[in-house]
Amino acid sequence: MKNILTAPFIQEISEMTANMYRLGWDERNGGNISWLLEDEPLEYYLDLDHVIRTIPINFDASYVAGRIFMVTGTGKYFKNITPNPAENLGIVRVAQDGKSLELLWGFEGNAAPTSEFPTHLMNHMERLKVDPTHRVIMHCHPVNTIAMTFVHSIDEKEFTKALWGMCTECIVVFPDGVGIVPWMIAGTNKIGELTAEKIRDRRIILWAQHGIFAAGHTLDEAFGLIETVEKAAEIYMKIAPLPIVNKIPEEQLGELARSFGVTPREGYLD
Ligand code: 2HA
Ligand code: ZN
Repeated sequence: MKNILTAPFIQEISEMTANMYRLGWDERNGGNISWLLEDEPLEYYLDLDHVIRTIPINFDASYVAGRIFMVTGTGKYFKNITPNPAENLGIVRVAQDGKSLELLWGFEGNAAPTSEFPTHLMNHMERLKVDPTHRVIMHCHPVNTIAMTFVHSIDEKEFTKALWGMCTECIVVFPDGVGIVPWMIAGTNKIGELTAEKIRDRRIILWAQHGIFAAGHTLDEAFGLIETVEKAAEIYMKIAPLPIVNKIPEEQLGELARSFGVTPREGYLD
């Protein structure tokens, strides 16, 4: 059996969370990631028949029964993952009845998955229905995106168009637009269900006055969606109080999308 601490997937999530921490998106225990480990050779690193303990979940995840996720721990800090992965991360398998998790590695010291894990699982389930190669759900607290939800209307179409208009990359990176869930208490099944409903046909959901939820095939892809939204929001927050004299014209956004072969969310461009 190989040492799991040398596994590329542990290295990758360690580097990713350290980077997100340095960007200021994951203060204290802010943010969480879960990653469906379907393409990694887990059997080289773990005895998949050895369940360390089971952890109950309070909704039915039987759609993903038997599937294995790497997930960040509740109350744990992203900055501590690199020095101590086994206390701050865990690898869990959804039990056959969909009502509990089987811990296969990590969460040392009786740790448990993020309080947002039910929301993550609901979102994985919805993405997998439309895209079987979906793998990652990432949540974090990027400053400018949160700030923008205080000063811009949270109408999804208006917000998406404001972001598209800030950087040439935006409509190409997220032609599907952003969904927005108004502020509500996080860590509940209700916010999970609302987010999951919206994530069916787009990959970025903003939680107003809280943060971002993104879905991707890889950690890099989910991260890339978030950093592109955050860059656009940063530009918006820098210029919002100023008189704007130049803009990316709306018809040019349509042309941009055509030249990159992406389809902007229907009805968003006039
Ligand atoms: O994990 O970010 O939304 C802490 C949070 C809760
Ligand atoms: Zn959060």
